[in-house]
Amino acid sequence: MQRDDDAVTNSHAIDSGELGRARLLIRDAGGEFSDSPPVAAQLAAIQRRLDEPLRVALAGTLKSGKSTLLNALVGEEIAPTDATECTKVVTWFTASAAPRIDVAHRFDGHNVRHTALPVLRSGGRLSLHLGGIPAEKIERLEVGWPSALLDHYTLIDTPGTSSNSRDVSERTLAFLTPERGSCQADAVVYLMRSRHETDLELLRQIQHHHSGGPLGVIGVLSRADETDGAGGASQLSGMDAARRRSAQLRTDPELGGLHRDFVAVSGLLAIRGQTLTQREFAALSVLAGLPEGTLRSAMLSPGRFTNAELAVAGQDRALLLDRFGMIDIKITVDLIRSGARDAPALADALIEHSGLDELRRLLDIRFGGRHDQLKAHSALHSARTIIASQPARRGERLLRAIDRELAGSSVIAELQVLAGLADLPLPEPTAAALDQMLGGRGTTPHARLGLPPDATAAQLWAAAMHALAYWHTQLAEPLLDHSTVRAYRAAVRGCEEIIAAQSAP
Ligand SMILES: Nc1nc2c(ncn2[C@@H]2O[C@H](COP(=O)(O)OP(=O)(O)OP(=O)(O)O)[C@@H](O)[C@H]2O)c(=O)[nH]1
Ligand SMILES: [Mg+2]
Repeated sequence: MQRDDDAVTNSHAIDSGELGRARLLIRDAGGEFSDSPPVAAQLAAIQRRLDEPLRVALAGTLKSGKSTLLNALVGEEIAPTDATECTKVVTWFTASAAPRIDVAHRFDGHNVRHTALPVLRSGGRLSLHLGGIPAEKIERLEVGWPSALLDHYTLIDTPGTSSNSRDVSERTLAFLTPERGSCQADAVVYLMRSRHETDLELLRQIQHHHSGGPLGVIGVLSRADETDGAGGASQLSGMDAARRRSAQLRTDPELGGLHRDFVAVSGLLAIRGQTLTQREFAALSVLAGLPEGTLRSAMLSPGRFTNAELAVAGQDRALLLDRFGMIDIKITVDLIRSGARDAPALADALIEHSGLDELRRLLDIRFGGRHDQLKAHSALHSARTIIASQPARRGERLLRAIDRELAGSSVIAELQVLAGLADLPLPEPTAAALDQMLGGRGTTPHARLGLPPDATAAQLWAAAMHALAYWHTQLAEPLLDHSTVRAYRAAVRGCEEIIAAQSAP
């Protein structure tokens, strides 16, 4: 994952974008503080972080479904979802050629020791233990796993926040919003089960963290399969209700100033779709074939389901209860009855119904498409915090240069405008065009200009010129408020950047 020094040095020559400029600034800072080994070491760590995959933290209140969603994203059950000690520590999931578990723990006041723990599996799940090390001594638990997703994103599972377990909550807050220093994640996926004030408060805290919170934040209305479908005829209507709620959150006026990308997801449906076995499918098919009255009466409670007279073996019922739970058994039965005739078809239907694809798409657009800018932003903020904590005047020149770079970053303006788009008094189709131009539907020039991927350079150039003229006209409107002017300027800048990158036909 981390490149060696040579690779880093070589990449300076070819990388002239945000990442390259951040790298040069931080290298410059390393030189300035070479006589102060602790500061130089911290800057070197930031430099290395620039070459790692994007760090995405999953955060949210206790039992909001973070670990299950992490498993769904990776497609394997590697994050613990039972209430063990492991759910109390921040756990990093990184790419590795072979599975490995490493725990970094303090063995006296300060010194940190790394211990490799055995990789054990049980029932297809990775069983994670802390090797007898108390959770409060653990600096970091790291699971290395071969996974295509982890090649692009390092996923960080954080313990759930709750007013009942303050020490565990504090561990998560210290990670996301440290009192001194910057957030160690480049982007955050925030899970909440409903629109709760505690969640909104934590979201605000993360976003407005004093030393610059992560720029990328996606909200997930989690465990969406559990949403009450308000009398819908089928169990499937719960997910639809959750989707409607996430759409309402996107335009909720009380969320002003917060990132407003919300998507409804059921991590449990998604992971069940990806790990569905033939045996599970066979048992579920028998249930789907039962008369509606028989099934409804058996599904009144887990006890009834276990003891009812059904043509499904007791062991299989226990398996279904453990893996799916009552709600998802009902959803799965509905999906089979709606046409999922074999295990692969049911697996696809579960994943589609779970909302996982929508979340993946949003991750790619918001985070993947802005990888370099998000990395540069968090690295510069971290470097800024370190330099600013040094004796006065020492790093003034560097701080000015970093501030200039941060102020000039178009990605900050873009993401801030996108986050507040719903608050702007814009008519359609202007609001939709602005969303598209600022990368809300994809960050490639083609996506921003609404062109098909095979559009020629000449078409791209012509569309960018046309868009530039359009946004200039909008900007010339009298009596625009400050936020709208900022949004239109960001669009103009987006067009100019595309035009500058193209040569005229
Ligand atoms: N029905 C349903 N249950 C879910 C879903 N996601 C998680 N759960 C269940 O909720 C419980 C908690 O899930 P976790 O994934 O461990 O939640 P968490 O947020 O990581 O929990 P903590 O780390 O302890 O805060 C488990 O029993 C899961 O099976 C979901 O999408 N649907
Ligand atoms: Mg968890």
